Amino acid sequence: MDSGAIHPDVEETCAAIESMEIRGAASIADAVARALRTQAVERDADAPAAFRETMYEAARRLEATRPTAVSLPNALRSVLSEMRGESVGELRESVVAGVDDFRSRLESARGDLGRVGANRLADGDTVMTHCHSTDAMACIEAAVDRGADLSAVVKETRPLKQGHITATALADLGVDVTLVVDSAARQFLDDVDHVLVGADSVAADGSVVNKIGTSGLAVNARDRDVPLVVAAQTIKLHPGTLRGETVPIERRDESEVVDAETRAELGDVDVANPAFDVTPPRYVDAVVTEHGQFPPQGVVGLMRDLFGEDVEAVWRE
Ligand code: RI2
Repeated sequence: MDSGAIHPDVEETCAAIESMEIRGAASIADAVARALRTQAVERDADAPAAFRETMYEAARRLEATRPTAVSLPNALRSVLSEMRGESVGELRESVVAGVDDFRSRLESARGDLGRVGANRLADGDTVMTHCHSTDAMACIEAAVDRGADLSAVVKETRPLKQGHITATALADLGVDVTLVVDSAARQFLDDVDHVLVGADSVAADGSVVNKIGTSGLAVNARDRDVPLVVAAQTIKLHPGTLRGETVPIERRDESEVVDAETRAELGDVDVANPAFDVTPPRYVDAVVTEHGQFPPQGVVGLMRDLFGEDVEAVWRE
């Protein structure tokens, strides 16, 4: 153990989140909680105030990695609000306990959410997915566990094609999978019973911030009378939106959209790469959480119950 600023393992976690080696709102939350644990265990301090500061510094670095998934600051808040004690040892122990508690709640929330979402999925149904969401997967896994025979139309999800992760995971579950390019989605909607997506943030008005392309899919689904279900553990609820904050939309590097050779051939054009978009609540049929299923209009009440006024980010300067 030594004293100093951010532990190298925490920096490694940050780099993995930035490069999206670690991705997905829940996985990011889990990773930052583990990083706080490492920081607490591996970094020493000669006084409680200095220990708190080293934890806050790590939290600020972790928070700066990706801006859109509110599960990240929610994880930091959940752990750091439990940091208490009169000595460095007590503070350290409280962080470790806070992380362990947070991670076990994350795990059980996923199972509880899956059991709720599975109630929507009947034997023989076809589900359309976008990107890769562990919360959406939990619903399908639970339905399959109950014996439902499901099919899936999986959108590849440009630019990083996380739909491929979903396709393989669903096929491994025994789901009959058809992978399609994003622009083919509308053509397949007539054969689909549910559109099931995850979320990076859910705002107080029930708007859903999720992988780019979700909002267009939602409009098409409504046009075809296919319900849009959002699987989102409550760590995806954005408490700042209760106070009028908006959710920042991450814009990622153009190299994810075009390779260097193509970039050169394109000449003088701008390449934009927004990673997320906002689906207005009127296109959302249900938000499935570990506490049950809610209409988008019900999110604000759930948010007040869970967060109240307790949305302080103690680690920020
Ligand atoms: P889970 C992902 O973002 C996708 O937008 C996905 O729907 C969302 O996180 C939620 O993922 P990214 O990190 O928490 O791939 O449900 O940019 O796994």
